[in-house]
Amino acid sequence: EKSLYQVIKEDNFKGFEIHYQPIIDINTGKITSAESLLRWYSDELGQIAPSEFIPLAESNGLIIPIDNWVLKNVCKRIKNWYDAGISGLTIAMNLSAVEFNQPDLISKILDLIETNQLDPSCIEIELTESKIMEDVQSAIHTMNELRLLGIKIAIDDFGTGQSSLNYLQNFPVNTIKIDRDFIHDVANNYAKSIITKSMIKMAQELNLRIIAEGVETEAELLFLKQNKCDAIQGYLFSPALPAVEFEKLLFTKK
Ligand code: G
Ligand code: G
Ligand code: MN
Ligand code: NA
Repeated sequence: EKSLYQVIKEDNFKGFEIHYQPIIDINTGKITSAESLLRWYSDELGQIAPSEFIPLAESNGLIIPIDNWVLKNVCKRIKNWYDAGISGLTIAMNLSAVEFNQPDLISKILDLIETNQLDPSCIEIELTESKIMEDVQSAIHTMNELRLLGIKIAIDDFGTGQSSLNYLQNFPVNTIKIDRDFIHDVANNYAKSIITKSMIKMAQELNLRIIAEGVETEAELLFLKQNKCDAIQGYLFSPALPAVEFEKLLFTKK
């Protein structure tokens, strides 16, 4: 069977596809943005979850070509959407800390923006705090450079790491994404409801956009509406979809 290495280096990412999960404005019910999520379908092994191959790729360095491939293809897709009259959407990408720390990250992104003539504010980079925290000074530096270009930064899985609050104090972020563990059953769980409310309040006072991840039920949605969360993402609305399916949803729900 083909290794991940062969698929990337020899087969030009055969079986890799980028899906898009809509993010919905809680007040208007409309799609305002989407998160790109990588999918890999191997001929021999079938569907392989990113949670299986991303950690492996992070430890053997293959994450760099993978994240570069995602960056390139998402930017191309945004350009195609512009050409089709779809604009004003922000597309979020997950970048591994390994990729985030590459010295040529900024020049690569700048190049993609220029090649595809993109509005940089359409791009959001999602980072999880754990690995970024290993070199705080350099992370802040890179974030500032991205912000200067107009690119947005989101903290993913917020609340699960060891230094979430520290992040907010020191890092120039635009968005925080409440981890789905807090959202699951939030309306019925006292501790989760208090913590989630506090995160929303904090985001509001710091002028940050706050997104709830993993929204699966109407009760969760209602709770988030009542507590003035900005946006939601989750199976209640839609899973991540192939680009063509995502476009169809845009035309019905935008
Ligand atoms: O969609 P799913 O739940 O299977 O994604 C699992 C995890 O894989 C996500 O939380 C995300 O952190 C990671 N992931 C998905 N797509 C990408 C990607 O393009 N690059 C990186 N580095 N991680 C990704
Ligand atoms: O990047 P991050 O770690 O936040 O990845 C988001 C992951 O959550 C993706 O793998 C996506 O498929 C998954 N996901 C998205 N919506 C839901 C949901 O409503 N419930 C659950 N359990 N997972 C979700
Ligand atoms: Mn994410
Ligand atoms: Na998350």
